[in-house]
Amino acid sequence: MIQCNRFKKEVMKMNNNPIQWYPGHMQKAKVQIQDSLKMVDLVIELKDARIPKSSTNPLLEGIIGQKPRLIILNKKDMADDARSEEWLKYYEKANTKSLAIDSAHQNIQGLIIKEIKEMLKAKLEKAKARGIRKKVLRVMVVGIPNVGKSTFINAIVKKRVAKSENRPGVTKSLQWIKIHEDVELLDTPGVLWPKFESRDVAVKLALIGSINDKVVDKKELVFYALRHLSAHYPDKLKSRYDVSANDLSDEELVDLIAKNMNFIKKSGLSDEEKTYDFILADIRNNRLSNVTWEFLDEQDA
Ligand SMILES: Nc1nc2c(ncn2[C@@H]2O[C@H](COP(=O)(O)OP(=O)(O)OP(=O)(O)O)[C@@H](O)[C@H]2O)c(=O)[nH]1
Ligand SMILES: [Mg+2]
Repeated sequence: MIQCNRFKKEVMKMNNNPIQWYPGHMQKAKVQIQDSLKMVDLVIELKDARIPKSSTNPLLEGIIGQKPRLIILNKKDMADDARSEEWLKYYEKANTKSLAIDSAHQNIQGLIIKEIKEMLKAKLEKAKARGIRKKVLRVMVVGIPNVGKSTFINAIVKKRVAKSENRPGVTKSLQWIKIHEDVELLDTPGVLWPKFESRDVAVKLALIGSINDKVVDKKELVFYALRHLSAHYPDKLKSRYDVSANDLSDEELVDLIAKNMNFIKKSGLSDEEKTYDFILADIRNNRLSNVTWEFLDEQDA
């Protein structure tokens, strides 16, 4: 059991670039994941469909190594379907099995059990040939905080066996859960990595709520989001806030949104803080609906 007070031991050095931080419990979780990997047949890696690349933990890459892997683009209901398709094609090209899923609403039980058995068919046959009739398949579920690992597991067993909430750091210890007569899943705490390779990665993680708002400034997050929305989803800006970003500076755009939403201080000035919070809540609660924050780079496609 990992004893920790969430984010209490957080080390944050807010230099410009790159960002360094690392809550103590994540180091412990990483070591526990590493230890458990020996007894695991398959790793299911959950990524957030809205930021597939930035929600990929490079630390886990090294730990998982050559183990068979299934990639799940989770929260597909919050992402842009066309973009999710592009990402799936990208993983397919790299010979990694991947699926886009909505663990919160979709019935995924049959699909996932079938996929696990198919991916481990050779292993099952080998065990059978050696006279082992009932080989239990062990599958580890890994991913960054708040990506939906516990929700995914609950959806497979159709019961609330793993605690899940909309904030990072809910699962604190490793927990084996039987999902089928001969398949067990290991729920793990979300793990990030100590040094983000760029500010862009940290901003995207903060936008979807995987790291808390202390790590990246709210204003920076909102400016980034508004720029992305005006470049790729101008209709959503128009329908939610009744603004078009044409020729406006970031500050002017926030000011206009504040006025349109009637976030005005007693002094008559726009309430920027309230506007930032409102926009961030919209993003995290999917009120803009189906926005992908990270597109496949042209060189990767
Ligand atoms: N819309 C939507 N919400 C999801 C989906 N999967 C999970 N969620 C929500 O995301 C939040 C986080 O889910 P958890 O299952 O606790 O995430 P976790 O990866 O186990 O988080 P930690 O244990 O903190 O690492 C919860 O509010 C879930 O309801 C999904 O596919 N779609
Ligand atoms: Mg969890």
